[in-house]
Amino acid sequence: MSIELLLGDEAVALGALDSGIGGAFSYPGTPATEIFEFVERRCRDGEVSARWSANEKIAYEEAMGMSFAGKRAIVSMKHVGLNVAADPFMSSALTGANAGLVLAVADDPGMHSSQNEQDTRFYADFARLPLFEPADQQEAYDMARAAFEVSERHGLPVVIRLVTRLAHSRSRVCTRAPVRPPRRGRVEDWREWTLLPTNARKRFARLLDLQDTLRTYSLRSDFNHMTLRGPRGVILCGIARNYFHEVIGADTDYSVLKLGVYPIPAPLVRQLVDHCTRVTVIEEGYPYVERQLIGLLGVPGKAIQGKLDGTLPAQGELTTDIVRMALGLRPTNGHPLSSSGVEVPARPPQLCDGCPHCDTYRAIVEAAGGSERPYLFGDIGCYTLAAFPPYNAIDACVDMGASIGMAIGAAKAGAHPVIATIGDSTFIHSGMSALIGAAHDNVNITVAILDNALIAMTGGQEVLATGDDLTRIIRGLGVDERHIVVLKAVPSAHEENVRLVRKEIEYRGLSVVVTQRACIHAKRRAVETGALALAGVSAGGRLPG
Ligand SMILES: Cc1ncc(C[n+]2csc(CCOP(=O)(O)OP(=O)(O)O)c2C)c(N)n1
Ligand code: SF4
Repeated sequence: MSIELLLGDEAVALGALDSGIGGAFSYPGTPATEIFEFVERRCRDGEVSARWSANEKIAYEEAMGMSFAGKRAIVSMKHVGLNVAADPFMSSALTGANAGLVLAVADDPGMHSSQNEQDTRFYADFARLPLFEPADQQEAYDMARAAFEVSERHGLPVVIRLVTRLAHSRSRVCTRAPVRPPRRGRVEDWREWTLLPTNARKRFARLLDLQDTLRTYSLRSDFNHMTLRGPRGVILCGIARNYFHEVIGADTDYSVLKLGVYPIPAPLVRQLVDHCTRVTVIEEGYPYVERQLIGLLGVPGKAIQGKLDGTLPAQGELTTDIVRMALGLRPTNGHPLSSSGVEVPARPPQLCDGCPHCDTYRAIVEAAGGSERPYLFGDIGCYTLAAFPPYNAIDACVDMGASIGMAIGAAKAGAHPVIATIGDSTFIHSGMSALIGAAHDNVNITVAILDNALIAMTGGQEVLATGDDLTRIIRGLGVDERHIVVLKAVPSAHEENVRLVRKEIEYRGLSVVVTQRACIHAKRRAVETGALALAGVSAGGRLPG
């Protein structure tokens, strides 16, 4: 046993490493990024395969392939990443897992760094798969270990759900001796993982048959426990336990049901509700447990409180004050920064000084400035900040890769000029397939791909194609060679860039403008990570740094 000081993300990663994984698969996204990065850091010897995938769907499929072939695998992503991976995820509940297959998802209540709030517990329920929800870093480690065992015992993928506050805070974690499970054989029976309807029906029946076993597991699991005391009860899901303890302390008259494993252990919930007159459900995210507890008809004679009746807010993260008020206590109003005497000026988010995206958007805005108001479809990355002044260069930004698809739709509605701007990684993640359609129909749009040689927004991870590799891909997708224009995103090229972009906007068909210059942090990042692609950039290679 050893003791480490770990982020919640890192605790999951170490739990996976100590479970003897053969590989970690992921696409970066806050607050889940550090799960993969921890594995990558600890496994430079190559014993565990760890490379960023092009997107979350592919990461999930790669992990499934490893499980199929007989090695344990972890796949991690942020909550919206599971929307991208939802197709293989849902079907994997039918194929099941061969070697342990664990999906770690970090939800972002409060949207610190995300385009929406969503609660992964609904996804696990939707797929009818077991889910672990740690309350602290120790449980994150222990649950990762348990998740691999459960996955292999029941032949199913298992989900671990983290939330931002847990993923990104540190605490002591006691680790246990690592295991090196013997490699399992591959999946032998082709019918198990070949989801033709005739096979899929049998696999779905198997999944349904397993539900009772999963419920028994969660009922007996030490990660769910109950203490019956006074008539006021609380159900504490995952990290909610910490807020409750901070507000009330461990020495309490409340009856407490702490939940960490799902499916919801209904007999424990029933016991608590029978014992109490009032039950407050405290959960981060959606009112998942509360909604199931109340059902359509409510619980006669009992007061059930939570997000549905407004005792807790439906939106945002829990705080100790929110929990205090839910329990009828006065808020403490935290510790306002101003009480320290330090004035902290408001700082709206902005692109770094010297960022290549500034040069790109200056050129686009000037080139598009004419009599007709342009339709500007943006995408997700550092460059989304061009929505703010002085650029005001984004009219819509919805989900990763949406810019090109939305531009196509607008052009087909007769809009002109239509410009999609998309980062290099976002293009590879989910912009490429849309561009194939645009090229096929020669749709009247201009697509600007911002090649800054890394995934800047999430901390500078390696992008799978940059420079000449990226332009080769664009050609390969069928874009007319004469309308692929490569520009240097530097101030000295501004006039020339405006002229070239304007020419492509005026062209009535598909054109792709690739703007190249590495993020100004690329060199530092390359030194830190030893990333090969970036080392090429910093050495004055494929892109001007
Ligand atoms: C489905 C999904 N996965 C991951 C993320 C997290 N994320 C936001 S932007 C981004 C990539 C940005 O990289 P790039 O397009 O190269 O732009 P840059 O930040 O480098 O300018 C990622 C991974 C997300 N928002 N949605
Ligand atoms: S991190 Fe890089 S890409 Fe992002 S704003 Fe700063 S310079 Fe631009």
